[in-house]
Amino acid sequence: MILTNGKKILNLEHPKIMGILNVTPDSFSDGGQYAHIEQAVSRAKEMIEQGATIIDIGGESTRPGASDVLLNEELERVIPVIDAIKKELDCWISVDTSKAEVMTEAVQSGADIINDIRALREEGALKAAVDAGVPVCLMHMQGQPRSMQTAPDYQDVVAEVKTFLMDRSKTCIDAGIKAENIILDLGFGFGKSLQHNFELLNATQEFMALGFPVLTGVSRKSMFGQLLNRDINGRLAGSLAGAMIAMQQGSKIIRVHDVAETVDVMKVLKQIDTFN
Ligand code: YH5
Repeated sequence: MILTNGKKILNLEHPKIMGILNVTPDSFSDGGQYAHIEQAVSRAKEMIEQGATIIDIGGESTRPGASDVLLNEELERVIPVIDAIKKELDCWISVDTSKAEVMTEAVQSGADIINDIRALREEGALKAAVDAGVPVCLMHMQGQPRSMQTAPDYQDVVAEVKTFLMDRSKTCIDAGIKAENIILDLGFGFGKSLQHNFELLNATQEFMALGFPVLTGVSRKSMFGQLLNRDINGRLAGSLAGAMIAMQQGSKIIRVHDVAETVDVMKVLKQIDTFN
């Protein structure tokens, strides 16, 4: 499997690490706009040095209970950081957004991938992604960030997430997105109980069998907090175990905060692959 944006090729024979770069106001010390950009670029540089292939830049806080971000605010957070990273570093850039305008401007600024937790369902997003012509990541979510963790409910979580993602892929392909440019994400923590999350994680192989690369985002999520009774700072080992399960089941992109540690896991698994 490969991804291409027309200029570059990303070979997904072995999994790749996507480093998370938050550019929400709470993720920066207070020092004005320029300091924010400098901080973001230096964090991106660090993650690339640690072995990240993709940097995922997001300006909307989508943690459970988070409130909506205005368009101009999101543009002002995200676009200057993409411009700066594009100028100073050599990596794939993905933009974590649901807003059509942010997608369009981000790709104009050099973003290589559109990563949308709402799977291009917001107004204008599908058209913006078609016109942008870059790979897109479609994620499953039940409900909306503000309320999604209140009462997650499924008859069969694996079947329902699969149906949703197949539906959205078809809509995207019919609208003009190339099938080779579609990435699927099971949406860990987005309207799912502990049980739902682990059932989905264990079905990664089944989702890979749909024929699209799977992106897995479990890093530091509350599924480990709940299981292990740990706050956000105590979830590294759980997250690495989760990443390992995903990679063993064939997931192609692992979205993480802790790049260096996850790259170690990836290298161990790659070594094992050489015997198979
Ligand atoms: C994702 O899964 N997630 S933003 C809560 C946490 C830790 C992390 C309570 N964007 C995903 O990272 N894009 C986000 O602990 C995403 N897949 C894709 N494709 C939320 C996040 C987080 C939330």
